Amino acid sequence: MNAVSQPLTERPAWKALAAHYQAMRNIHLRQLFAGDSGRGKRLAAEAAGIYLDYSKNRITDETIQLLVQLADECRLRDRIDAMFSGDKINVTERRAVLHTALRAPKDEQIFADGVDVVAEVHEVLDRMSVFSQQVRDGQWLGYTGKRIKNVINIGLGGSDLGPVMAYEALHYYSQRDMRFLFVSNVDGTDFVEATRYLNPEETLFIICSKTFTTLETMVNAHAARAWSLRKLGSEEAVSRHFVAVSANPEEVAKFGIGEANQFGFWDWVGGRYSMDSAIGLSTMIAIGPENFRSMLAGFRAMDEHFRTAPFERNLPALMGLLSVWYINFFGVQTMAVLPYEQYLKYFPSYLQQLTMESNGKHITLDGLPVDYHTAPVYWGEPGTNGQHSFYQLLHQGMQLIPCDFIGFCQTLNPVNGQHDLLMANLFAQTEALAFGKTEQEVKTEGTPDWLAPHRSFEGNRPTNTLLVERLTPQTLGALIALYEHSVFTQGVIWHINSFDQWGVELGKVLAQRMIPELESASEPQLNHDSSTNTLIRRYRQFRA
Ligand code: G6Q
Repeated sequence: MNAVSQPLTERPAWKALAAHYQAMRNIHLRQLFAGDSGRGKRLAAEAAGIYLDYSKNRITDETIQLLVQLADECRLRDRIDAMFSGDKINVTERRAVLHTALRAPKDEQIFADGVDVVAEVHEVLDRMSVFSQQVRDGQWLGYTGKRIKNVINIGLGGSDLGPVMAYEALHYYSQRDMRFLFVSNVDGTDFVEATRYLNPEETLFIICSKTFTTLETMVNAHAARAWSLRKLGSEEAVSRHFVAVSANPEEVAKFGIGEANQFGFWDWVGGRYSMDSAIGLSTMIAIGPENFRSMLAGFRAMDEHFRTAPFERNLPALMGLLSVWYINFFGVQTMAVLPYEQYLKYFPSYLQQLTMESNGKHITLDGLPVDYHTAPVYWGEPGTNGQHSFYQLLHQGMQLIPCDFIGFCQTLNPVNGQHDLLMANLFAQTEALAFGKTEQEVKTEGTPDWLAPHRSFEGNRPTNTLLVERLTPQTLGALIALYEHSVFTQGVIWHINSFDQWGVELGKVLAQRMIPELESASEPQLNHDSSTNTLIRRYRQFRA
């Protein structure tokens, strides 16, 4: 990066938004809806099977116009083109960012360092399809000739959160006579509990690690090997019970997994953007190659929309810009994502990594500290459970927390009209958050004066509603791509690198230093601060 860009807060659109915020901050959604009967229909956009109603946001047409102007001033369109065409936009790691190539059609060509990556992507996809089908059909047998009934994905962070989320999200479509488990934590309990009732003869491990050096994953992979071989007896069994997904074939070979059992991916796929690469092997075995490919088609449909639609009608751009509006002008610090769909129970934790690891940064692409807020804390729970726990704070707490509500018109599991109950709750919550209930209304209903303040709701709490026809592999793909690109949009506005994660390094280095201090038989010389020294000594004293 040569020239230092104009600071964000000095851009004309930013200044105009700051002034516009002063005009907007005391305007209630009640007023905005009362004066505009077409608002609910007009402030909506649709793409790739996802309908976004953003009318219950504290915005006017002018807000959108200014946000789009900000996107233009920050050259969002050029940045999108740079990402899609393989420029090395991950500047701190000098890498291209091409997760969109993972779902590109076979006949497309995208080059990274002079190599057509699409051809490589499809080669791996084809190999994954063959392998997945063999496991699903029972042609791929364990070392003792038994059918594989259990698949355990061992990975961490981006090599875990995507696979777990996708498996749960698409459980309806999964092969039901197989069991899928996910081990990530270096806490031995994770591995022990996952394998407790399993027979190694029927168990396949997928070791997922881009680097194949991640401590936690390697420790669990070795535990898995020992667990398998204890029962299976011979090293030869490894080739029937272990496959690896990695961008580091040399390390995989050292572990003892041969080339035939390796599925590759590339340095231009970031961990948290990798669930549709070979990292999704467990997903493909669970739902089958055809469903996996329709998931990719969903991603692709949203990619195309993001790449080509004007920002005024562009779902990821709109959602990203609305986040900027709240974070930078309303001072919002947390945002909630609330799927009214049990299968999406891990979607919030998946999004936590996607949003916070991508944009939880304070240094710009020019190497300067920012003077504005970046990623908020993301959190959430599936509805309606959250309603009976933290929604109190959403409705009457002191913080403004914009929420994304996600719902589906058709349920996959119709039970006595329960789906209508679920969706009534979703719609009711967005209505209550937006419009609230005044003290006067509460009193008119007969509430005594002293109780009325407790029972009234100020409202004016913004929400997006994402309404999708049905949860399918395709719509899930589109939904994930929507958030990926919304995160990208925010990163472009904030002028940060959404694709590195230096903030996770320090803790790793310190832990490495501490391991011998915890392990050593003799009392170690400790040179930490007095708190850390005391904690280590106490741990050593009591661990026996
Ligand atoms: C994601 C991060 C991080 C990564 C894990 C696992 O974007 O890079 O979460 O996925 O640290 O790394 P490996 O796949 O290399 O084991």
